[in-house]
Amino acid sequence: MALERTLSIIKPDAVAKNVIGQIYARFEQAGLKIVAAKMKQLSRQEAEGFYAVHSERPFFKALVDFMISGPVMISALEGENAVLAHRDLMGATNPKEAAPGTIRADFAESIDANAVHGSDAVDTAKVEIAYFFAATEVCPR
Ligand code: RTP
Ligand code: MG
Repeated sequence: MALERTLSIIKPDAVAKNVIGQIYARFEQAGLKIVAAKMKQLSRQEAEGFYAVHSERPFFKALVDFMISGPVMISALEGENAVLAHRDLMGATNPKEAAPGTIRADFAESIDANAVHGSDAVDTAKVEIAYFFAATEVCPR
């Protein structure tokens, strides 16, 4: 087992639904600890930079438009195998395909408005945490 950190974003649809606490409770029940957190209205430039890996994809503009449609809650989570543990809690990208009991099955409306983001690997998690948090804003290990 490996103690990892991962980046979580509670997206504008879930913030608007007022379910930040319910989603945080799922992280806590799964043994993930919040080691950094901030609520933020992303600028277009910030959202484009964050999802730069998708910049050539047909859904890129819709994704960025959605991510700046309201505030997001950004957190770094720590726990055993945190990257995969968090992805398991999130469920499939398309909520119609997400397993029952996952965050996306319970709170997401569509593949665009899908409630949460999670890093997809330990390496990308490091980059994504540093994208939003200065070293002094993250709890020391
Ligand atoms: P995320 O990065 O937000 O955690 O989502 P993910 O890993 O499950 O999915 P990813 O492939 O990284 O895609 C990022 C976001 O782009 C939107 N998307 N739309 N219309 C489409 O085919 C499509 N594919 C992806 C989703 O909102 C997804 O969360
Ligand atoms: Mg992704």
